[in-house]
Amino acid sequence: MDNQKNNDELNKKEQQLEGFTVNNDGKKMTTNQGVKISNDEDSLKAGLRGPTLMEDFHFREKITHFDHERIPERVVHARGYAAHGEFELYESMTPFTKAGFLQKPGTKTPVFVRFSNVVGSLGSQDTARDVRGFAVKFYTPDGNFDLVGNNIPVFFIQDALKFPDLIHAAKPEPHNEIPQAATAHDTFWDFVANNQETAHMVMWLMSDRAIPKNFRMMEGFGVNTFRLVNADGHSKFVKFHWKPILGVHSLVWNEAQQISGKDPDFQRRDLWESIEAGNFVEYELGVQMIDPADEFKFDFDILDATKIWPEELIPVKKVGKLTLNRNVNNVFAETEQVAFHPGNVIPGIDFSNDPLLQGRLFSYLDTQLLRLGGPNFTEIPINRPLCPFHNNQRNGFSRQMINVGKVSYHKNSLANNTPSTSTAAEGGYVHYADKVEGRVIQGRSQSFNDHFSQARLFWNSMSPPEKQHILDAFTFEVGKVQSRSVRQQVVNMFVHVDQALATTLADRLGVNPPKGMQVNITASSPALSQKNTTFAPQTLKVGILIGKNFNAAEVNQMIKTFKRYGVCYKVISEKLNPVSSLDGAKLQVDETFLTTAPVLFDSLYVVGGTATDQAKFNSDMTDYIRQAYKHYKPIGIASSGASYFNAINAPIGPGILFATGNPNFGDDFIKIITRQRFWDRDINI
Ligand code: HDE
Repeated sequence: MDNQKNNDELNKKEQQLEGFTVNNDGKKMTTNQGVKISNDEDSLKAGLRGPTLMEDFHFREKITHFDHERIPERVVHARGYAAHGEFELYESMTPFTKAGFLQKPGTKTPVFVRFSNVVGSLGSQDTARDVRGFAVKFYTPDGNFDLVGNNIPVFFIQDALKFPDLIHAAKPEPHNEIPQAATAHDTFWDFVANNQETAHMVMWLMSDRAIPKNFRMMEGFGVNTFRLVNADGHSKFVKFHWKPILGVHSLVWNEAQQISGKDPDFQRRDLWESIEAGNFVEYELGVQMIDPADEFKFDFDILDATKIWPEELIPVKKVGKLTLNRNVNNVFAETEQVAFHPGNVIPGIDFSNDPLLQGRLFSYLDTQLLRLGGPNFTEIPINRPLCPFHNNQRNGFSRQMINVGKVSYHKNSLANNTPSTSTAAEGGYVHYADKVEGRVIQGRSQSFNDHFSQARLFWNSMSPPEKQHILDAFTFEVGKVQSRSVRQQVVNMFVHVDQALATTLADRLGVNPPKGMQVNITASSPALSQKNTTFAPQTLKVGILIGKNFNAAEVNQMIKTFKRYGVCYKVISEKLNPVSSLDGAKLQVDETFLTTAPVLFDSLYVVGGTATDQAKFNSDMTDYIRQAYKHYKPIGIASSGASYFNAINAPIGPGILFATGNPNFGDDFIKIITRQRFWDRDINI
């Protein structure tokens, strides 16, 4: 019975959306007034070569609608991609919150999740160095709850008042609208150096976290401090986490830049194709909780969004699983029109006084009024709650609902004082009775003043390759800053994080060595390093480089092993015709050397063979292998493939595996694929 109820709940959003879907298949074309159209090729003219006539209502309606097809893109997080799914609770959260969907283990809640980049425009490339948005809408029976998070657990600034300044500095510079989707320019780094609360977040931004491999392999964080409130009115401060089942994995910067050209849709394509292939996307929801009695027990302020709560101090309790299992039907209707708002909470979830969160509570609704054209955007199918909703709000642009009756006010007697309010016991939202006292003041608590300790904690927690990537990212980003003064200021700022980092940077950036001192923090948080994440072979992508006359038994065996481990593969050759093996077996080709690129794969399986243009084939093969080698990727070499690897003149370093003489080649290859990168490889070839 319960299962049935659960499934009904899950199907509801799909059904609700279905109620609004339109399928043109097999239908007659009409105007929006329903008039059948006889000609959709030629406008109505006075004579075959004459002017078009105003009375051509079909022409005017069609063009007018087209002229109005665009809505403003989001002022931040414009580029995004989304999917539907469900959230299933592992264990009851009743002791901590009365939120309905967190009570009974096994409860499933429909969700819609939109991932995004922050800085770039709607049409910018996916793999920019940037923060990723991770916004989740839970359609619960008690109303919509939005967890509007990022893939980095801290933020640049402490007070929302500074958000427009941050974004103005990060967006393309206003005089020439350059550069697109990049922070590697003067105004961003000028902002950083002159607003030093950015230090911690900038360390994350320069790290591999800002170039995630895909949306499926990144963490999500609510960032701001919220409250959980239970039925007795007791509360805990809470931070929300999403932990990807496949671990946290990133691109290499040079690779990310190449992907920008080869496939600007790399991350949205990955999400779309994974779900289409049935490789559903999974994350666990975690919570960190702090008792109000412990609010002041830490050496950071728990309301400061530039600080993490180290997981080693405050463990992450895993409470449920999110699974994305259905792509959208229409990106505009769903992904573009969805409106997330951190203020969309339900009974059992409340706010803290985090000044960044407080400002967000104003901003989202405000921006949506403009972007979605007025106050009725909650009626757009993707934004509608699944539970009933009734109130006296009326009218406005594009109102869909037809409210009946003459009473649209509260309190009333003509409608029996309905719709009526609910007590807390009846499920009414009652705000947490937080105690507030103080003078009206524009200022910041002193407990927000330490900008460098956690920036150094992050640095201390990185493995040597991760540190190297951070240094290289700083070198790239600040190296593009034209103003020598700004470059100097940045170096002078980051000396407080690490002296060696800043000194090397100064040398690379042509500025004076910094004079200051690093903060005295020796602690580290192992949870912050991607070295300690989960490594799994599932869904990693192998490119099989192959020509005619391959050894079918060997290749088929390998393909079987890929399938057994859930490794995805594409067959790449010179043409899209199937390739045939020595004994005449055919293998379907998915891509040519031209239509794909080595940067789009996690690993290569080098088989080789013969081709129509052997010289070009050989050269394409070596180009692919050289690039994969330089991006530290695992390369498996079939018995026929050794000569191609030898042609790149590289040492047979870690992560290079030959089939010849290795009876365990298949399983060994899976092992190196699972590891994904071999950082100790010498790539200077
Ligand atoms: Fe947002 N943010 N934000 N933000 N944010 C928006 O709302 C804002 C912040 C985040 O996929 C906007 O509907 C302020 C932190 C995501 O549709 C806007 C401040 C975090 C998304 C806005 C912040 C986020 C947004 C633009 C500083 C991580 C995309 C369009 C106080 C916890 C949601 C919109 C989607 C979008 C304001 C800081 C996450 C302008 C004022 C911190 C994932 O309202």
